[in-house]
Amino acid sequence: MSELVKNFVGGEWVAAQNGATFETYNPATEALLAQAANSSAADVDAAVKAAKAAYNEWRLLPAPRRGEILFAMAELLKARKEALAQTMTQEMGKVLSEARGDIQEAIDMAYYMGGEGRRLLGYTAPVEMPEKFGMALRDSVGIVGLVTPWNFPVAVPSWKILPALVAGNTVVWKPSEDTPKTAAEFVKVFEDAGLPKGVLNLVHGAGQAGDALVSHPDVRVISFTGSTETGLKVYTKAASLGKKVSLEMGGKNAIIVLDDANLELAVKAITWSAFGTTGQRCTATSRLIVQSGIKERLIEALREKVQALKVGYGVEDGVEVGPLVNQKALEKVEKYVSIGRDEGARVVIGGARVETDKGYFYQPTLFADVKPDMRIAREEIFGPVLSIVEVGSLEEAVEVSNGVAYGLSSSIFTENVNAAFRAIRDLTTGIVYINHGTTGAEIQFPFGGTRGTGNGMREAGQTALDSFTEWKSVYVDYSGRLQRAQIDNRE
Ligand code: UN1
Repeated sequence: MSELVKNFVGGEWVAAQNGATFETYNPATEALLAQAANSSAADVDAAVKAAKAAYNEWRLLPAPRRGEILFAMAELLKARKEALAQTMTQEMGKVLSEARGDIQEAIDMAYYMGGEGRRLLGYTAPVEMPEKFGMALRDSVGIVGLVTPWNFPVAVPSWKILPALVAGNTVVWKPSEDTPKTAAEFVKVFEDAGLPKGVLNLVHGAGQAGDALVSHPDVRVISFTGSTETGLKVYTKAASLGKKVSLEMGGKNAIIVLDDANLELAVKAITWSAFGTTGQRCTATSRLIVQSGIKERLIEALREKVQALKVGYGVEDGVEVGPLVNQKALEKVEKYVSIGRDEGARVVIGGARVETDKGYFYQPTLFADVKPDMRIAREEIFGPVLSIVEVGSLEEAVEVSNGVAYGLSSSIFTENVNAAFRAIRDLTTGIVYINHGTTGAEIQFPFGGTRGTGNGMREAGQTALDSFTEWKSVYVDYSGRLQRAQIDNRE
């Protein structure tokens, strides 16, 4: 009998009420790692009840004290970074150095949001009466439900859990069914840092648990990161129940390379952004939009660089690209490569599975001769596949970059400051990079996208607080008389 990864409800580690489990595997070796609680609506309900019971005490704990618990959690996470990175690589496949980076994002976010414990800034403004005072405050919302993906199994949850907690909410979190072990180890850090019982609750499971959380009447906010297909279902369901929803979904991010670009720099950045995390980032570069004059040289340099990438098990030294997360993801990549071939694009390198006995490995793949209307240039593949589109000018490049259903991240390589600023002005994504790949967003700035990537909300930075707080406007009249503002003075 392998290890059982339990739910965390009201400060206790518990199995699913009906004893159900599911399995979690290592995508590089296909070895069984553990069983995890397969939660039903009853488990979600118990978690929500625990969050509800803990809410009043947590919201009344002064925010600086809440922030101190986040600082303690950050220190502990630093101490456990290496062990947690090992678990992450084993469970979802990203190479160890990237797993460390994933955890570092959570450490950074814990310090940042810990600091919010002494800010959570509201504002005052002048009011119309002589003896009256007005202010706007951020208030907690109540119980928040979080649904998160496997590709950043610590960073992305931290972007949601930490702002939610510092603002005084209590949380029920359902992580991806591909990463229950990593999620449980992450929650243990909060437990050991002294977070009171019931403030953060964890329910493992798949669609059934997610549905129960999104539909639960006591959960007022849903924050979701994951596929567009699931995200839109979450949005529809939650909206019909009047909930506040924050969505972060797909991407089809492009790097533009103009003729005057620093070629060597562009090649390094493209390779990292397209094939880091095996292309499984919502910020990954999946399109390269290149100006005609530099195209041949760029493709040749990229081919060489991509050919040299070492694919393998992410815990081994020197491995740069790990496996896809599971069999289904591998099959999706295979399907899109065959679609690309059928559409008439040309495989420059890659285009097949890596020959191994075990594991979901696919060769880093470059497609040239891609037209903007091909499916491989429009649909999210979420794997190590880069589609190269040729353009004649900056204007055309921007039009192609903007011309997809998603709007998360974009980038341009040029040495011309005028071209760079025009691109900043005209690119319509939530994140824009100049002379840097499309990945690597830092936690102190808003993170999220336009069009089909999201619903107008942003994570990270100060904007993260918008999802997890309500504004409360307060008027204090200290005149002892009935004073009426102009708008209310109708006699
Ligand atoms: C994601 O892929 O869901 O900007 C998040 C980046 C990382 C986070 C990506 N900091 O690439």
